[in-house]
Amino acid sequence: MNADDDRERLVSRRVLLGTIAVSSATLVLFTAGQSFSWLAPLNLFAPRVQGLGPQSLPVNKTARDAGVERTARSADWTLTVHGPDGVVEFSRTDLEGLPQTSATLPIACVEGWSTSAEWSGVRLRDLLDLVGGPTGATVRISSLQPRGPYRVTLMGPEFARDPSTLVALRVNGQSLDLDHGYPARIIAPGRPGVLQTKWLTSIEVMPA
Ligand SMILES: Nc1nc2c(c(=O)[nH]1)N[C@H]1C(S)=C(S)[C@@H](COP(=O)(O)O)O[C@H]1N2
Ligand SMILES: [Mo]
Repeated sequence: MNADDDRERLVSRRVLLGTIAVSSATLVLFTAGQSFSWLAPLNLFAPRVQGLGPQSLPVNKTARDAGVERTARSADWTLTVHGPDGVVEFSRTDLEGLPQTSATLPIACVEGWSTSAEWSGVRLRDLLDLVGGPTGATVRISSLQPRGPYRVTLMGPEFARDPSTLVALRVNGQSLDLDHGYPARIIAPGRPGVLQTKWLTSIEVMPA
């Protein structure tokens, strides 16, 4: 082994160490978002945590991923409510004009997070009453989302008639963000997050 070999080895060792130093700096930078909020956009490798979405609430599926960006923003949007007495279409302004109720309720996602917020909007049972929905009825709630397993949910009367179950228009005092279900979403107490349907389009009273 001569001096040249030694120098070569030293150089490649330095290069190697340099690379390690750079990668760990990168790792620190990309996870520091967990500790320093101004680095949060770089928090690529961390588990999904609370507080990263709009309105300081997590988002499981964005409006863009759900394919509802255009339909949810449309000026023609209505919520159609079907019942034994007929079909009523409510614009967002119509819904805002009905009596508003607030409820502090969590969204509990199976992905392992749960966040509480103050939701407000129209009681689901008030809407069902307007179309003659019987108190024992199950309702089918549908999203604008064109496909996907969480597009439609059935809700039994124990939830549909609960005074805290809302067609929510606002969260923590602000109009719902598009990613949280604007123009309207369901919030019901004691149901898993997957059933808290976002971007509502229709609510149907099921035949008994
Ligand atoms: N239309 C629709 N609603 C949905 C979902 C969805 O993918 N599509 N995801 C559900 C799941 S799994 C959860 S945990 C909550 C999350 O609500 P958030 O994104 O406002 O926090 O929305 C629920 N509502
Ligand atoms: Mo979820």
